[in-house]
Amino acid sequence: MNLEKILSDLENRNPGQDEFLQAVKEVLETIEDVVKENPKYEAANIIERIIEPDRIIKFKVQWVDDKGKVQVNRAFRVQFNNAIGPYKGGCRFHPSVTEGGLKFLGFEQIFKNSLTTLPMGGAKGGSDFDPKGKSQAEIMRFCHAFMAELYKYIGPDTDIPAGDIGVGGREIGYMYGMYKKLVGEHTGVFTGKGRNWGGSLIRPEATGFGAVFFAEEMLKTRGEGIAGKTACVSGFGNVSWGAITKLNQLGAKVVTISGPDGYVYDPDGISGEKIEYLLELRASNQDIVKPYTYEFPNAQFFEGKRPWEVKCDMAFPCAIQNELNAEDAQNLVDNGVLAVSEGANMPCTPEAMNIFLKNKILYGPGKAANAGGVATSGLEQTQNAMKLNWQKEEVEEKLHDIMKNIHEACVKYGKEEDGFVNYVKGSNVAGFIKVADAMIDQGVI
Ligand code: NDP
Ligand code: 2IT
Repeated sequence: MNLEKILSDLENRNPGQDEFLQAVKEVLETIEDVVKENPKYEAANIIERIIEPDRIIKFKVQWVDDKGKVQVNRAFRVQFNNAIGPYKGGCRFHPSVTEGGLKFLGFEQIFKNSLTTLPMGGAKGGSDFDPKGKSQAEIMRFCHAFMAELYKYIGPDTDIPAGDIGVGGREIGYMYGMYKKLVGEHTGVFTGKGRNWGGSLIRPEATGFGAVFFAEEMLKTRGEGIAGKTACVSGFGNVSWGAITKLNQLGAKVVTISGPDGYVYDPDGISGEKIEYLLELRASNQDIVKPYTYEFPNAQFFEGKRPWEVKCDMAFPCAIQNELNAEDAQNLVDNGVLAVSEGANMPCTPEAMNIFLKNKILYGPGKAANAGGVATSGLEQTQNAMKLNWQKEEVEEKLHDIMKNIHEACVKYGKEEDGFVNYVKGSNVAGFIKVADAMIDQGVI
């Protein structure tokens, strides 16, 4: 395949969609050898087909704020690829949401979902609506208006949305409620539903738990474990909370959390009542990081900085794309980091990623390390289809096994001659082969 030409054509066809181009470039560079060795992929023109979404639904959301003013937002659903199962992926509500950003996330989701071993295609959706500072009633009206349009394009066997940045249990409840009313069915069209009405008992914490399980598997390859290690985590959203909870359970000490305005360093560790306090702040829809230092004065807030300057054994970027750059990566390496496990999607820039690989750091890219969230969504769908509820322990055991299997697949396809495992290559190749083969089996459709 002519990688240079494919990438320059992609750039011309998708001007200004830098994150999408970044995600595609990373995947194509690592699967180049597999495509060369298997002429069937070129014969079926798989590469050009896999980088073009099946369709993008783009719509207007109108809603009335608490002052009676009519607000307008843009919303999208990118249905990228359904070769191995119905479209599946989260919805993001954040002012930075654009069509290109959701294309990057939808593209990543294809390979991530493939890695889970469950039958799920790739999709992503969302809106430039900013939930910050909005009242509960405003969030409800927005979610209802969003679903009043999207419901036409989704269904339990067609496309199953879930949460992402700015979309948690509350938003899913409102969206699901409107879907149910319009369609007249109580089917499992969303995952991340309330625990008392069809949701998996550990879906909220699953992504963070999975990222820690993945780190544990990586560390095992070097005879190391989680207990006694220090971790830097970024963000304090759904994924960070899950990661921090599991890290504490396994005996690690978490010393940072962050927000868009800076990070908190707590040398005593973030655990127990501190986590509860953070959850209370979060539920109030306000900035949470700085107020933490008022309550726990041993902690310090570093305005405008990122947590990666703090010495740690493990780093868990769990906030947003491109939140860890080359300088941050070099800081982590210089400070002796052993493992980096991405809870967020594409949080490391390509330059940061190359620094980790060059220094042979255990580096778990998001599409492998954070796949536990969507995997547990898959388990939630299974429970809904069977009309059964599984216990917490049972779901966590299944999630743990899935993360181990994903790690094994990465080792299978990513182990280099000197024994170093390139998890970027491993995850991309493993994810790609399954989807590409399914596309060939199904013909040109
Ligand atoms: P949440 O909305 O729950 O949390 C996002 C967190 O990131 C918040 O603490 C937010 O702070 C913080 N944040 C936002 N922008 C920045 C920034 N520029 N710098 C530092 N912190 C920032 O989202 P999730 O936890 O669900 O998602 C986090 C990441 O994980 C995303 O990349 C998402 O795509 C990925 N992911 C999520 C999954 C899920 O199941 N939810 C599954 C797999 C991946 P504040 O609230 O103060 O703005
Ligand atoms: O990025 C992701 O994997 C998610 N936001 C979760 C998707 C899902 O369908 O559970």
